Amino acid sequence: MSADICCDIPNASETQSSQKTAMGSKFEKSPFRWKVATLVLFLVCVALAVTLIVVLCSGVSTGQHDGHGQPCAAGYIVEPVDPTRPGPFSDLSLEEIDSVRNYMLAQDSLQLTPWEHAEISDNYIYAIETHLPAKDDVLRFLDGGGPAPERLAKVTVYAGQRTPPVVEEYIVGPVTNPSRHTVYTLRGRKFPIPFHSRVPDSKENNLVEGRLREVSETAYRVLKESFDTWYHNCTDRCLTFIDTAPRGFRSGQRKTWWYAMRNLQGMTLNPVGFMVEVNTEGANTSQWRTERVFYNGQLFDSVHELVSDYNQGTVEKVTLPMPKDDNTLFSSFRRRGPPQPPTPLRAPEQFEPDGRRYKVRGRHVEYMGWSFDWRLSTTHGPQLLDIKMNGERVVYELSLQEIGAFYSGHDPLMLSTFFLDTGWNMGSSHFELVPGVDCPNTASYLDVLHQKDSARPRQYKNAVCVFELNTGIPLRRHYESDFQGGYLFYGGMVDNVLVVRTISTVFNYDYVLDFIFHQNGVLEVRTSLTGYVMSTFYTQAEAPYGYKMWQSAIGNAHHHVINLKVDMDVGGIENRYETVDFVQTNITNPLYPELYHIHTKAQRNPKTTEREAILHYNFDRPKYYNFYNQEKSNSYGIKKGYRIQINAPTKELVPRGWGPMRGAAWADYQMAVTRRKESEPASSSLYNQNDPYDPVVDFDRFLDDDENIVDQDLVAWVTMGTHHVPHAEDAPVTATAGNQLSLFLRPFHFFDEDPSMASSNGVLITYDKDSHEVDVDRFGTPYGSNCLPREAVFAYNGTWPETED
Ligand SMILES: *[C@@H]1O[C@H](CO)[C@@H](O)[C@H](O)[C@H]1NC(C)=O
Ligand SMILES: *[C@@H]1O[C@H](CO)[C@@H](O)[C@H](O)[C@H]1NC(C)=O
Ligand SMILES: *[C@@H]1O[C@H](CO)[C@@H](O)[C@H](O)[C@H]1NC(C)=O
Ligand SMILES: *[C@@H]1O[C@H](CO)[C@@H](O)[C@H](O)[C@H]1NC(C)=O
Ligand SMILES: [Cu+2]
Repeated sequence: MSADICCDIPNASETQSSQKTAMGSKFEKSPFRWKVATLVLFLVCVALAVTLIVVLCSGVSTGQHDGHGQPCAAGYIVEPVDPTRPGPFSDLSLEEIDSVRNYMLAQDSLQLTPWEHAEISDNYIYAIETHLPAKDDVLRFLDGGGPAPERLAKVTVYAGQRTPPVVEEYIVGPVTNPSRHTVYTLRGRKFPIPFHSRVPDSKENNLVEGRLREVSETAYRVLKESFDTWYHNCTDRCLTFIDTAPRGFRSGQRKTWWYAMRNLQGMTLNPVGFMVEVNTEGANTSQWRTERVFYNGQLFDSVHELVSDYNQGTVEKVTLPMPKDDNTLFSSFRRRGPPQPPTPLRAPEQFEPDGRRYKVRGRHVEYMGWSFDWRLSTTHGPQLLDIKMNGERVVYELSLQEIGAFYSGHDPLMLSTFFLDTGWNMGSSHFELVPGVDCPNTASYLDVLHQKDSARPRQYKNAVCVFELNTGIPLRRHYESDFQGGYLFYGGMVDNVLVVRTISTVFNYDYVLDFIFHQNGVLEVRTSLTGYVMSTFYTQAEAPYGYKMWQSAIGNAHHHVINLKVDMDVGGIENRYETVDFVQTNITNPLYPELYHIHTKAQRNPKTTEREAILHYNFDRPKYYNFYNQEKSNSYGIKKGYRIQINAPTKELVPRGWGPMRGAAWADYQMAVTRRKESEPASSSLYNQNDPYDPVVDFDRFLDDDENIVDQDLVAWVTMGTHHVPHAEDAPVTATAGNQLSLFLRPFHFFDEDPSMASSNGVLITYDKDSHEVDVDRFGTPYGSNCLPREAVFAYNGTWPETED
């Protein structure tokens, strides 16, 4: 079978790795050469057949399926998660979640009500997720042949029945058959967790919806006359309400501003300027109530006050007719304008002539010397663990911590918009990816489960994709001119990368989160921003904060900030951190002692304590940020290092002492370096959003002890960001182009040379100018392909249903 396939290839001579052709006479080959070529081909065929059999037997099918009309090979098989053989970082399986839930519900002392029967004033389980084992235990297992660490779960309980009501967190284990639970506390982390700081769940939001319906009924005439839309019984004339946070201006408050928008495609671009404050403090929901109301720039103590003032004619009215037809286009995804291309044509696509070249086994991925595990934390989102290059660990954990968006403005909405997206389900809002748009058609898709705010775990199909990408740019290349109209050689290699992608849709906004593995040991983390901007109703008072756009909205200035944890383990866990500073020096010119000469030195500055290591970016002092191992050197005697390069450093203009900034203390630093501690697992928490004034996790506490960081296990906390003043072209949504924030981990004397030199995808062309022979060496890799791309079957469901019992 394999021989057929291979001997079918009419121009298979090109599959020889190193073919010589006379320059300019590629097609004038002599009959003798053809005979030789045929013989060589035959031998190649036999070799390929043998290889194919060997390869097939080892579970890989990277055969040379290169014949006309044959589908391209599939390559490595994606092995699904085997729930009976979890790794140390694996997320909980359906069975494990069930056994943890059942165990917790059976504990009489906890007095838990099953979620489906629970009310706010009961104690019930909000979320269940993996609790990662201690790093020591994991490393003993991975590196020392120790036992597999016990798998644990973290269970979050909304305990509305306790006095006072609180949020409780428990560590439960072992997850297959739990026998114990302990209260989760960490030194330095606020305890107990105040009830007012919890993330609102569907139970709370359903009750609030009822209150908003009452408001709409009471203010029906105002809403109808002003906006021609309302909230209750609205059918085709609907307003919708969205909440914002923080929920108050002081610790302890839980007063949320809900703002009305037209229920059109792109609602956040269609605000009407009507807002309602809803107080949901405490667990006694009969005390929850609407408080103030904001209408056309005017504040009222209650909806009744608005209505009676309106009826008496003392309110400044606004009239905004319901937008129709073309007036609703701007915020929609419907095509408009002259079509491009004039005739609909398909765009270029990639295909894989030899199939998948990366291995996926459950949550473990391997690609061209790289290997790592990944998980999707229900709280924080994507995490990569145990990242190794050529068998050497470089990073123990690389994970998203928090995404902030800090808005400015004058109305209640904009005064209360200091978003910390962990508090908006950032971790669990990774929905099904659309093939061909969200990820290339060649991508492999992976499912995840989250148990949060529901009776049963929800399944998120195709929430993560993994793909190899030909980025279309050389990773490296050089043309060596002979300066006489010819050249000596050309060397090059295209930048093929492996991408792990997931997209977090936090209500209106979408964050494309990419981890990109380059073959030269560079690991890139890229966040691309897209989705709808938040806008607010335009009034004169909002003018200083942005531009008036669209119907009657203003896009207010805001700051996007993203925090990542990078647990560096460069050649071992004990690392040092230094900056390599570019320092101006003024020397006497050794060639002309009467002249002075100004240039730059590379000055190494080891950092010894956490506070000394804080990075406040200074344009006058360019630096490298290098993590290295004092005990390990490369062949040139230089300490093996990896450096962090932040391509999107950002300045937080809100001073750290002010209001909600304590809940986002990390945003004040472009980078901080701390000693790794099990008690400092994350720079933020589920609870920081709803009480940033006295947050459950205060990142500054990580730095306050100012510990020694020499030869310690080090964590870099990196902040990237961008300031955004929305513009007309942010409609319908912000585009990713120009809104990509990148962080790079780059080898710095970690290897002896560029590790991509091992790649058989390099090309070396040499030219003999006497014989005019061109030698193209592809190091054994066939050139080109005429197999058929594997059929792209488009499938999209888009739902994230609860799993069956
Ligand atoms: C809403 O519509 C339902 C069904 O038509 C009706 O029973 C109810 O009275 C209406 N409520 C209001 C407030 O108009
Ligand atoms: C809840 O609040 C209502 C209204 O203030 C009060 O009548 C009731 O006793 C409270 N319930 C509990 C359990 O405290
Ligand atoms: C460099 O050093 C020379 C000699 O000390 C001095 O005259 C000169 O001003 C210096 N230049 C700068 C730019 O520092
Ligand atoms: C989407 O998936 C769910 C769960 O598997 C299934 O019940 C539903 O029928 C699917 N919907 C469509 C439109 O295929
Ligand atoms: Cu923005």
